[in-house]
Amino acid sequence: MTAQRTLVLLKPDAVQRGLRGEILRRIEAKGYDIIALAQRTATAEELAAHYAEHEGKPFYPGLVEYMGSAPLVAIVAEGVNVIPGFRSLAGATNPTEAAPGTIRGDLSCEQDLPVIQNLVHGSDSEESAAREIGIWFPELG
Ligand code: DAT
Ligand code: MG
Repeated sequence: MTAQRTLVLLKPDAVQRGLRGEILRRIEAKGYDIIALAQRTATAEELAAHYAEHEGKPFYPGLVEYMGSAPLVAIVAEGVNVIPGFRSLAGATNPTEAAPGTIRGDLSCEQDLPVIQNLVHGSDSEESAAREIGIWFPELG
């Protein structure tokens, strides 16, 4: 098995709630290395590229509005099988269904909003990771 890289986003709700340290702690405690990290407010272009697969879905307008509403933290994490490994740490998309022990299961709950706010993003495949790292950290491409 070889090391992988994945793109993690600490979404605006994670930053606003002061959970950057707690989430970074979980990534590092698991044994993954953080090789790039930048906080900024995402541009419309970055979000359109990042969430291209969801364009046209009912929650898409709310998703890009939320993701661009305040600063987020983009991270590249590295480790053996970090792509599925971080998805396991994050938990299910819906915080109600996310298991206790996961980031979403422990630290977020469902809201009465058109878009689910669930603290973190993690790439879902090697292809997605390469594409997403190219969007947020073109210098690593
Ligand atoms: P994930 O972030 O677990 O990979 P996804 O890629 O399917 O999930 O969706 C991207 C984000 O969009 C997700 O983190 C929260 C939001 N979202 C997904 N499905 C949704 C839905 N049915 N209603 C509202 N928001 C949704
Ligand atoms: Mg996804």
